[in-house]
Order: sequence, then structure tokens, then C-alpha cells
Amino acid sequence: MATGFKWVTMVLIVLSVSQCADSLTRPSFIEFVDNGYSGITVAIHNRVSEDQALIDRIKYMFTEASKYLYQATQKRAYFRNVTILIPKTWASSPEYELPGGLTFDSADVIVAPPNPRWAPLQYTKQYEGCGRQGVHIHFMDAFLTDTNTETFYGPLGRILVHEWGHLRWGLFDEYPDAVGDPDYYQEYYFSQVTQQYEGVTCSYDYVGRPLIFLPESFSYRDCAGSPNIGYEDGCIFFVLSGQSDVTSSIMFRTSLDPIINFCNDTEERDKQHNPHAPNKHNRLCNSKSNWEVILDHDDFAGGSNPPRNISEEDLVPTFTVVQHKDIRVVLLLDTSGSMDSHNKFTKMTSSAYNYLSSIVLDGSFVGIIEFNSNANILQTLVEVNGTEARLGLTAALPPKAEGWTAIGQGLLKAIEVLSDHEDGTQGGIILLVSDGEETHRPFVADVMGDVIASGVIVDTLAFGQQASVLLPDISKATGGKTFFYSNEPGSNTLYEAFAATMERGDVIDSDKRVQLLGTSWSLEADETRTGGVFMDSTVGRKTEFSFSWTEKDNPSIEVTLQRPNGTIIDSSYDGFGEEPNFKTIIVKIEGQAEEGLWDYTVLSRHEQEVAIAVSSYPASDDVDPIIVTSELSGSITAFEQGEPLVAYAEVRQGFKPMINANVTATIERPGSFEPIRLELLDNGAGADITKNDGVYSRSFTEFTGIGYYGIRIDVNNNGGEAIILESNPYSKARPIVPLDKIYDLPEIGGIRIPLPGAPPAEPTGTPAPAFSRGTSGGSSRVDAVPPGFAPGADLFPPGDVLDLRVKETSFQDKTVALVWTAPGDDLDNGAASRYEVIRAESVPAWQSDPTPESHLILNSSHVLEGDPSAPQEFGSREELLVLVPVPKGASVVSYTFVLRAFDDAGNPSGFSNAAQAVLREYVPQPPTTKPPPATTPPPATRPPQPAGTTPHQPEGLSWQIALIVIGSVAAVLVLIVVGIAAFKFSKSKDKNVKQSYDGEVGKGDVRGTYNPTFA
Ligand SMILES: [Ca+2]
Ligand SMILES: [Ca+2]
Repeated sequence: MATGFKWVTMVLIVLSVSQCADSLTRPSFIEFVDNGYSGITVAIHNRVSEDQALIDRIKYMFTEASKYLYQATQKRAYFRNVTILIPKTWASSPEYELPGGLTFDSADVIVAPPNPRWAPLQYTKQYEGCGRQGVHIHFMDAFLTDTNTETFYGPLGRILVHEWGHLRWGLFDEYPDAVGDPDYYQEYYFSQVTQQYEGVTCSYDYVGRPLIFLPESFSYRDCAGSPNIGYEDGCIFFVLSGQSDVTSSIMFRTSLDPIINFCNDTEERDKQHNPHAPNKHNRLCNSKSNWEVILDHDDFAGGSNPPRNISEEDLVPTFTVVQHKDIRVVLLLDTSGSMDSHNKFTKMTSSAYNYLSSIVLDGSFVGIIEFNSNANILQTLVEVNGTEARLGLTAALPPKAEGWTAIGQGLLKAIEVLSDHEDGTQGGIILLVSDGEETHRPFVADVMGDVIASGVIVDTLAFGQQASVLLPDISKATGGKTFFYSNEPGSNTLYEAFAATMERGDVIDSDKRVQLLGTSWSLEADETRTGGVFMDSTVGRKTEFSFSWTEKDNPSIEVTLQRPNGTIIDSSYDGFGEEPNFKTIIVKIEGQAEEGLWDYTVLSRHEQEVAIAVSSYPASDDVDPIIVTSELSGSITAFEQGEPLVAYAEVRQGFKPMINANVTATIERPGSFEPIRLELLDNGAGADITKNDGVYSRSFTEFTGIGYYGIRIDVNNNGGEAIILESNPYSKARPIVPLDKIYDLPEIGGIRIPLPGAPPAEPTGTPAPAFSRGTSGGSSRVDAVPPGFAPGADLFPPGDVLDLRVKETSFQDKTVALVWTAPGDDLDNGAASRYEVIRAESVPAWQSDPTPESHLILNSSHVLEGDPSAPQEFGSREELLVLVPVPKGASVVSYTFVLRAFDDAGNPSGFSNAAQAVLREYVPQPPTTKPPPATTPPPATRPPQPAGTTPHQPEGLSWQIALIVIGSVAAVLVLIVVGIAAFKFSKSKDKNVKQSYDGEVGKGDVRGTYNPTFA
């Protein structure tokens, strides 16, 4: 076991310097050469109305962003070229080029209907942790075209640079985020540097005002409390619009003009990173500054892309506008002799038959090539435009399998076939299905140059563990997908790999096939088995049940279906089609398939495997279907370097995330090992970096050796618990607005700009209907194992706890309650065996010496409730109540807690985030009595404040504003200023005084009229 420990330690070091070595399985075409980013794709969704002005806004945004980026990276980076993919629903133009392999789904920036979780704001979807590239940036179209955006959120160029920080370098937000980071949301923290309460900001010197939102009157008032003792619960740090002492951070605020830098570890105060502020960036990036994470990224690591002088003219990116035309696919099918074994040939041709007869969309072009010792064209590219074309294609499928394996030659032939189309090879799709290593020249290595130059996309399906190890490389190099079909009962990946080719064009949503189920059964002779699938209201059109068998050419299975109302469908049904040559039965449901549970029953006359797929189409053109997409951490997993395989699945209806769904991943493994089933979680712990965003994640660690690991994802509504998010009325990034404008915030795209600082709440939505989705999650290959590896060895430590926080403290009882999510024995799996909980004097003290022995390691005498020696299963909520010393005479006491977990093999996790506990003798409370109404108008300007006066006490709260909305419909605001007196500020907190009350707030203070009716 000691070897495992050493190995893990070594691996952690390796990982920390090569964080960006691998990426998600989704393709990315971004390149960074000579300081310029190229290959960035912006895709407009087909639901966005045609609008040339939108294209102009995108160009404007990138042009401005290029300058900001150049400035913010200190002359290291700019945008060189950008491709804008417009939907097929927009008019075509001779100026538009073909998009090659670019699709909406692979785009880096999407312009699309809003995701209510974040709308109207833009956001970046990030699956992975600090330093890792995200999925995409999502703007709603109105956000780009509405002039209110720049007024309230800042220049679009700067907003894009903020999002680029998330997308490219894996940075996180530095502002208090009630929506994106609710459990860790905190407005103020006690600074052990200044010994007083500070707003959560980056950099240090923001001018803010402690305000509290009053939902009942839709107004704000000043918080009770002071910088020295803190503020009442719910108090927000309201960043004021005039700021003169800060120039960072872009990840904190984009709306303020002086903000041009990322926070940095510099001594220069205006951009100095605050490593102590409890925000998501510090929590997930080990308190490293934005700038440190950026410089560690592959783009700049080791001094690459050093600062360079670039003229303003050269900073302007070039733009290419592209639009999809026809989908062109060549099936490249392995018919070598080995395909004749284990029913592989039969399964491949039945899947191809299914595909050609019903999945291929009308208007696409399809060709067929087989390869064995040579490659032969079985069908040149032909347009699919009806039954006859489909029959012609199925007739061209290969009749038998024999000979060797000439993959390279097959690829060249496929390119030849694609070159027949008027659009050329660029963007043509090759689906390469193969079960073995190549044997005949030219080899893949010899032809890859030609393949890449032709611009084709190669999706590969590895048919069994003996398939060529080159397949994932071919996919990766061409932007294709990698599938693995184990040829074992339980999955139907083969069928899905074919179907996936039709997702490659620009298919409008209502034409998108939704797979409800993909599985296979191993049946005994004369065995009857029944399964069920839920048809939900978002689908039901063009529903098909497909069943393929492996033995005998005459139908050796009988199939019946049962509708939700009990009616039986059998071979007498009009839509029931049998194709003995391809060993397939397809049942096409006429009209709209009814909502509810559909049963399917199969009787097998022989011992054989039966593959089952159920698919449907969106119920109508204006209903968004519930869809599931998935990603893996990489198409190749560097297990020998200690990398786990991480599965991510996203569940959504259109762009509305679904939370609380039941998402299961089934992982097939090399060797004779049972598949592993893992529940993917949207809990914001372990591999899941954001809670309740509809992205479900989990690490897989139970490797069994070298080979392919195939993943299947199954999703249901979790017994009615699942919720489709409809709206989130709370602000994520706050607009910066003068206080007197806060009540008439306008709409952007029909969504009101969220009120800054309204308290967080559970997201709202509608319950998801009963539904079924089952889909292949792709595959990942392991090419090497650690020295001395044997399945079952404990090589993975527990995952790092990154959500440690203080639930509550009691000054009187001298207690601190800590909460966190339990890691597993192996990252996100199982249970650790003990925790080591460390108490440090302060966050800076821990950060300057992160060695447990230099601080206090808690023992049982410190623990009142909870047991650090009995960790629970991964994902459980852990609580620990600990005793701390409270020195005599102190009124505010602060400590910092850090922990790590050990597994039973002694492997330690990394240290958790540092969580600060503050014990206060007195916690400010909101005023309980209403202040008397003002009888005289307030002075036009506030009197100058003397510095060095004593902090004001909560009961002596010197003034407050009450802002009341008159009339629930008109929301006309009347500002009431009550009891104005002199402000008093603490010595060291003069930044709160500076211009905060003689600037815009001052104007707001005196603008309103007093209306006694509402006093
Ligand atoms: Ca999540
Ligand atoms: Ca372990």
C-alpha cells in the first residue's frame, strides 16, 4: 500500500504542472499561435430570428474584446480570427463559406435562446475545475443587440474577455454569487489583514455600501452594523458606480470603466489579488490569482507567447461567416474476416440498415465503402430523397466479411467518394467502424496528412476491445467522435454511432431525433422479456421501436408493444416492418405516440442477443424536447499518470436546465469485469463544480487495465423529483447602477435586469414529466497502467474537499460548526477512512505555511459533535461541531479551518479550501422599531465627514433610507429619506467614505419626495 501512496504523491506533482494536457471529448478548434487566438467559432441558434445587425454586434464585440484582451494579458494575447456560423434557417448568401466540421454543438460561443438559470446574462458553461477549458459561452441574442447591456453591464468587449477567462483558462467568478455558488455565497468576510469586515472583492480597494434588501417593500436600507463588528444577516456589499482606486479584476466586475486587469499577485494595490476573499475563484483555484492561473495555462506556460508589440490595426480580428449546406456521410465499414465472428458483421449491417432506412434525414448524401484487404466503393454519394434511394442504399450494404484490414486505404477511398459532391470534402463525415488493428498499407499514419488536409470529420466506432488503438486519435485529429461498442449485452452504441452522423449538420430542433432507449438483451431460447419506456409530452412524433436479432435469417423473435392505454401492437399493425435480410424489426408508430409508459415484449426462439432502440422526434415545431448530452474528460485517459475518467451529462429542455434528475452512467471495462454503475450528481462536490446547473458529474476510478472504457447514460425524472428550471429572479453578476436608478431597471430581451443583491433562493421551475432517455456517453481509452498495477489496487486518494464552510459559530458556547461534502475513498467513490482537521490562526497564516504540524491538528478533545474518524459516503453532508478558545476581553475572534481526508490505504487528499470562522460577541440585528417619518426635506449635500471618529453602533444607526415602491403595477419609486444625521466612519475604513455619499448615492438620497401615506 505504501507504493500506492508514493505513486499518488508523484502523480499529483505531475498533474499540477500539466493540468491542461487533455480536454473534454468535444472538439475544440481554437489555436493559439504567436499571441493570436484563431479558430474560435460563434454559432447562432436556428431559433434566433434573422438579423444582420446581430452579426455586426458579434464583430463589434470581438473587435473590442481583442483590444481589452491585449491590454489585460499585458500584450500577450488577442483575437486573430473568428468564424461566425449562421443557421440554415437564415437566407443563404454567396459570401458565406462552408463550415467544414464546425457545428452549433461544438461552437465556443453560442447565441441562442436564454438559459433561465442565468438570463438575461451571458455565462460560460464550465464542466471542469480550475485551469481547464470550458464548454462554451452562451449569449442570448437580445443581450448582444440591446443598448441597455453596455449601460448596465459594461462594454461587450470587456464582458467577452471576462467570459474568455472562464472558457479558455478555467477562471471562476470573484464576486459573491448567490446563483452560481449559493452554498458558499458570502458578501462580507472578516479580514485578518485589516482586522475588520471587508466586502468580497478583487482587488482590495472597492468602495461599497452595506445595504440590505427589503423584499416586502422592494427597497433597500443601510445595514445595521459596522466594519468592526460586521453586519446583520443578508447585508450586501453594494459596489458603487464611482470607483477610482481599482483597475481589477475583470473576473469581479466588467461594468466599471477603470477595470482593465485581471487580479494579480503584485504589490500594486490597484490590481492586487485578494487571496482571502471567499469567492468561487479562490475556492476552486487554491486562492491563486487570475493572473497566476493564466500564466500557468499551456498558452503561456514556460514563457510561451511572451509580450509582443502589436499595432492597433493588427489587433482587429478577421471574420468568416459560414453556413451549413448538405450533410454528406460515407459509411466506412470493416468487412475483414474477424468481423464474421461473434455476430459482429450481422450487428453492423442491421445497424446500417436501420440507419439507412429510417434515421438518415431526407436531403442528406450518403455513400458506402467496405474495407478488408482492399477498399471498395459499394455506393457512391447519393442523395437520400425517398424510399427508393433508401432501398438502393440498403441493397448496397456489404454481403459478407473476409480478408484483412486496410484502414488507411479505406480512408483515402472515403475522401475520394466525398470529393464527388459539389461542396467538396470539407466538412464531409466518415463513420469508420472497425474491430481490429490495421494490416495493409497505406497505414493510417501514412494517410493522416491527407485526411486532415481534406477537412473531413471522422467519427470512429471501436467494435470490441481488439479494435485499433488508433481510432481515438483519428477522431481527435479530425474533430470527430469516438464510440466504443463492447459487443456485450447492455448497450446499443453501434446504432447510436450511426445516428450521431445526422447531428453533424445544422438540423433544426424539431428535426432532431431523440433517443429514448438504447440497450440489448441476451435471451435464452423461448425466453420472453418485457421492458418499458416513458413517452413524454416533449416528444412523440415519428416514434420508432427497433429490434435486431443475431440468429437465423427468418425472424427468430416475436415482438409486441403495448400502448399506455393497454392496446397491443403486433405484426398486424400497419407500421410493423420486418426485414429478415438485416435481421431487424422496425415498428413505426403512426401519428403522435401517446404520453405514458410503453411496454415492449420480445420472445426469442433461439439463444441470442437482441438489440433494442427507441427513438422519437419533438412533439411539434415549438416544443423543446428534453435532451441529454454527455462528455468525458478525454477520449484518452492518462490513468498511468493518475488521471481518473470523469463523466459529465447535461439534462435540459431546450436551454432550460433540469435539476434533481436521476442520471446513471454504466461503464464497461476491459477484461471480464462487470460494468460499473455510477450515479452522476449535480451536487457541486467532487467532479461537479457547480450545483444545480443541470450538469451531472462523477469521477470513475475502477480501471481494470488497458483498453476501451465505454459509457452509457440513462436518465429519468427521479420519481417526480426532477425540476425544469423556469426562472431565476436573482442576480448573478450585478449590474452597476446608481442607487437612484435601481427601481426602474429595464428589460433585456423581455427579461428584467435582476435586482442587485436580492437574497438567494432555491431555483424555481416546473416538475419534469415521467420520461426516459438512454444514450451512449462515448468512450475513453487507457493506453498504459501504472507500474505493478492490478485491478482493485487502491491508487486514487479521496477527492479534495472544495466546499468546506462554516455553518455557524457561537461566541458564548465557543463553538464553530463546520460543514462540507464528503469525498470518497477514491475521488468521488466510496467513503474515506478519516479526516484530518486543522485549525490555523488565520487564512494568511495557513496560506504562508500550509503544513498541518505548523498549526493545530484537532483531536477528540476539540470535537463536540461529529466524528472525523468516520467519514460518510461520497456526496453526504458532513458536520462537525468544534470547540475553540475565546480570549478574555475579545469581542471578535477568528480562526481558519482546513481539512483533508485519508483513505484506508493511507492516501491523502489535497487540502481543502480554507474556511474562516468568526465568533462575535454581538451580531448586529435589524432595527425593530420603525423610525419616525421625516418632516423636513434632507439637505442637498451631505456635510463633510471628519475622519477618525468612532465607528457607529447599530442602535445608533445614524440614518437610513427607505425606498418604497408605490403601486405594484407601475412600480413608481418614491424615495424617503428618514432621519439624516452625520455619518461616522472608522479610521481605517475611509475607503467607505470616499465619494460614496457625495457621489451618485447622494443624488439619490435627496431626489425622492416624501409621501406620508407610505411611511
Ligand atoms: Ca453541476
Ligand atoms: Ca483510495
